Amino acid sequence: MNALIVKKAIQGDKKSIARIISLIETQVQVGIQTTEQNIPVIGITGPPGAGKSTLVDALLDLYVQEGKRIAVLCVDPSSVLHQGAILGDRIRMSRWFNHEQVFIRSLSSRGSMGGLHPFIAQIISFLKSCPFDLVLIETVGVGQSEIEIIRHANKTVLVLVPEAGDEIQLMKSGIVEVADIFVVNKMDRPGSSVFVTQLINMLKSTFSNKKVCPTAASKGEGIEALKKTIDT
Ligand SMILES: Nc1nc2c(ncn2[C@@H]2O[C@H](COP(=O)(O)OP(=O)(O)O)[C@@H](O)[C@H]2O)c(=O)[nH]1
Ligand SMILES: [Mg+2]
Repeated sequence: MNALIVKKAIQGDKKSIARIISLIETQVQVGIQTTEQNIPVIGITGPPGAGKSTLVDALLDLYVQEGKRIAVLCVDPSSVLHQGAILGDRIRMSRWFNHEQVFIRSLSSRGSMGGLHPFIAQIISFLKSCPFDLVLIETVGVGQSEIEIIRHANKTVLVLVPEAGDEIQLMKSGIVEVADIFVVNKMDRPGSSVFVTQLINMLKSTFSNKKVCPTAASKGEGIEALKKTIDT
């Protein structure tokens, strides 16, 4: 039975893809024999409320217009504290749930034993065997577990908001090394340009290859430039 589901999944049947992910998640040996394609995996991480889901939503718009097929994994911490955020994501992403070019799936970042979800790598690998042009992974936070998830990505976008003091914590967290693109979202907020300048200066000395993209995701500003940066 699994063989048939796998066959349908790699042909792009979303119900079968969801089914396989559930099997992997519940540690069922699926025995998947698939071939991973060279599909770009983009990680989008940052603190809760920074605007990751709003950005993903805006990016999906652009990629869908291009005719791309996109898989989105939302990796949420199991913590009850974040359930409001997950619900918010559902509402924001709702227009994509039934879109034929988009597959969206939420995952817990924790396995049943409380450790880091052990099957994320397997799930990403499986998605790369399905007919997608791009895999987007949204993860909450800038902690160690998120960094681990992000290591599976080809490119990582760190979403920040213009609030002073964040930079120092960032430097400590280790995410600066892992991130390729720094988004400063909520550019409509006061002080945002100063923050961008500070960030560029901070990165210039040690990480000159990192890109900074200012956006106002809820207004659709800076999204095209961000997409271009992601695609190149
Ligand atoms: N002012 C402002 N608010 C934004 C912007 N982008 C997102 N938001 C709001 O910030 C809140 C959190 O956004 P969300 O995408 O759920 O953040 P996430 O937790 O990082 O996924 C929501 O109320 C959004 O409408 C922006 O560019 N400017
Ligand atoms: Mg979100």
